[in-house]
Amino acid sequence: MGTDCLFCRIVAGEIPATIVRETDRTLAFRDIDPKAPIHVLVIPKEHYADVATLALDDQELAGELLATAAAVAEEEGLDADGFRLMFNTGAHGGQEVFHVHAHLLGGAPLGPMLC
Ligand code: IU
Repeated sequence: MGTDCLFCRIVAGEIPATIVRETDRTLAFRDIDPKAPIHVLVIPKEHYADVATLALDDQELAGELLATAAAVAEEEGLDADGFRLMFNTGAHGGQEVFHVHAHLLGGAPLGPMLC
């Protein structure tokens, strides 16, 4: 996708981000506007617009994305008390950046599902 996509530019190192974990095919970095004490975004380095597109096209990469999120959750100490992992998808899902990203949220009780 390249220069039009903000998260592709983070992958390319063109825009700074606070990276917390990197694998061959995924990247995890802190959300610039955290909605919880810990808020990390987990993305595939390869561009997919949303989680549905990714899951249908590359199940192995989708699995690696979840594994990276789980590893970050453990590293951030969220595994004991739990966390929320979510994908906003499309306009009705509130997605604003169209490079698939999992929101990993935790560090405090989050209450019922966000709307
Ligand atoms: P959404 O699911 O597409 O709504 O989430 C996009 C997220 O990307 C949102 O939480 C923003 O705070 C976050 N973000 C970021 O971390 N860095 C940026 O430069 C921009 C957005 I623009």
